[in-house]
Amino acid sequence: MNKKILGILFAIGLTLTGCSRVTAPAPYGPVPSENQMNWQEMEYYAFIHFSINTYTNQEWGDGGNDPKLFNPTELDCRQWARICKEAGMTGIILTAKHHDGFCLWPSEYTEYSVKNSPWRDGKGDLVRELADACREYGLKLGIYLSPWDRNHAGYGSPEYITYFRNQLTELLTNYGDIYEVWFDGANGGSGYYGGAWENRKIDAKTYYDWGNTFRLIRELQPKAVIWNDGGDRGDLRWCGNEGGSIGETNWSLLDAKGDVQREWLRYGKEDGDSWVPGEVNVSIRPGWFYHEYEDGRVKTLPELLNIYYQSFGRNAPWLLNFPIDRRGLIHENDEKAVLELAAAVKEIFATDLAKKTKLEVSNTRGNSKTFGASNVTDGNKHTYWATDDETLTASLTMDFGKPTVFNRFLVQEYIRSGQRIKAFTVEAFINGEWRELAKETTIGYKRILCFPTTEATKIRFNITDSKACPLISNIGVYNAPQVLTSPAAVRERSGNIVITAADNESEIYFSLDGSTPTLNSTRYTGPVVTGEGKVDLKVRAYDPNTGKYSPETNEKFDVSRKDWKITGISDEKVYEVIDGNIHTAWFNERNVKMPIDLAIDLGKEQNLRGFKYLPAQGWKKDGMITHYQFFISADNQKWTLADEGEFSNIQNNPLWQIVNIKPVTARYVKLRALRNTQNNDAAGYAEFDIITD
Ligand code: FUL
Repeated sequence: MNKKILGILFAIGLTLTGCSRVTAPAPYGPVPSENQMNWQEMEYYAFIHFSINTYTNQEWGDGGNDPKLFNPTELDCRQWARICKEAGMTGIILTAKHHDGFCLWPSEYTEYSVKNSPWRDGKGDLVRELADACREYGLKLGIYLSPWDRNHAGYGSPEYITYFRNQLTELLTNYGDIYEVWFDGANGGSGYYGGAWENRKIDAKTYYDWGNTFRLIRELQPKAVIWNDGGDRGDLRWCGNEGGSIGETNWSLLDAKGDVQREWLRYGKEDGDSWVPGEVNVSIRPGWFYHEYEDGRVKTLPELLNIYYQSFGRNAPWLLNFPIDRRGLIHENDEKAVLELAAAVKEIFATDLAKKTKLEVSNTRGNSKTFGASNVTDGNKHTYWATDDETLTASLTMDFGKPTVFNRFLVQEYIRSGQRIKAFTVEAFINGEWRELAKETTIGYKRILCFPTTEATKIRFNITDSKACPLISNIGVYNAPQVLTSPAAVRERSGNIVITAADNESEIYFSLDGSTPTLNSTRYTGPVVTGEGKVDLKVRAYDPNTGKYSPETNEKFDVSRKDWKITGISDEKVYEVIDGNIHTAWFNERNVKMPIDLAIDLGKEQNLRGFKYLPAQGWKKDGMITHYQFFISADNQKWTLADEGEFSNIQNNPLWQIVNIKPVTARYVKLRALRNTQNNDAAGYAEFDIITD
């Protein structure tokens, strides 16, 4: 048979079997590497922060603490792994070494490690124990190795880079496969440094010589992805905050060279020349390390669900931190919270309403089944609906066949061939007409939209702008049960308590005696008048339609600030510092230079146990005090230094800074700002408070 006849027979065969020679769309722009793809599909994994800080109640140790302080009595990495597995996580990243330089494995290059701690009589290796536990539970292991090391004498000189690489080599050779290597960019300057106790600034752009370190990683762990905060392009990028969200517009792209603008961390760069996807890192408590006073501050279900939607619901895997407690365990409150989240997520995504719909699309590539609409509901991540190359807009209608109730829309692009979609809408067919539910920008690996519960017979997904023909691999429609958000409460300067619920429909019940509020407690109708003393407020929202309560808000307010006077500052707006509203802030007058004082007359003597400072919230991050002194006085004339120190990690995690001091009695207090994060003369305060007996 000659070739021509063969060709004709082949063509007839194709026609009869319904196949055609429609080619797959060519990749467009940068695409993920196999490592990045594997990582993206991990979606949700744990961070573990554990070090000497756990025992000194710090967020950043200065490197000078005794290694003997590290003494977990019930350390059990299998407990960590079990919880992570049950929570639906796929891996664990461990702070093998945080900024204090203390190593959780017996590194042969330093004495500042577990080998000089009482834990397991100095014979323990925490990285080994975690690697074994991860293997047992089918989790991947990642490593956080802080480049900034406040213990090492050679930090700042080339000698330290060799030390750093030696440690990296130990970690990447002795513990099996490592899936992610995490290099935090923090560098606060001052530290112990082998006893030198000085300020050491390095040029982060040149000092670490990342190019060669990255080469070493590729050699030792070719399947690992490298995270960094954007300065030197690794495989992944930081999302630009530690609050638990990435941009709704989120391109997995950045430029390989040049400086990274902060907003690109959040949104990616639409025309970036490299694939550098974002990761959302956040702690389950306010701090990264364990502090007993945060046992009641574990994120609630509504807060965790929000982060869920604002991380991998916005095209970014979620790295959720557990601060290991002093026993060496994930605290039971954290376990409860993360398992509650897992159960809620399971419930939300249990029934995919898209599965039984009739699909109709405006355009299919070459009219071929291979790229047809059914690919979006076939559960196969390798198949996708595609349009012809020249078609950059398209729509897909899902017909439920009957009125159906839903409030979540999930959509995934086939990113192996690039991230393409720039704009899309979702509409619902209600009473014979189309109504827009959402108007959005990017999709990427996965996008989940939340909208008010809607009843409709059809749902329509419209791609309104795309860089190249869109490729959609999956669509899901769900009806999430309602979860009530905990109310927020503030104590105003007057001493009154004001409570607000997240919605208008729910009722608010509260207690002041430590009991859990129920329908039998007092219903909130307006500001609660309280006296001068401390207040322990518990409050819950209640939905009369479902009979469900929100998680509990527990606020412990110290003495009322009614009679406080801020002395020596004529600007009346300074009282925003003690107005109870964390969203208002006061900044020092421009002519005042560091050191900057905030002095307060407490109206009467108080038994002081410490103080609290909250920097201005908001995006500008101005005036965040990093180094302080705290003075007390009986007469506003003669001041005594009661404490001094640093507010660690305040820039990335601008929380209440809680400082305990040796008990003293005083009527006047003064917070002196010595330095801020930007090395200028701005001091900003959202709130200041004292801690009393
Ligand atoms: C930050 C560090 O300074 C914190 O201590 C924490 O490790 C967090 C994940 O990264 O920038």
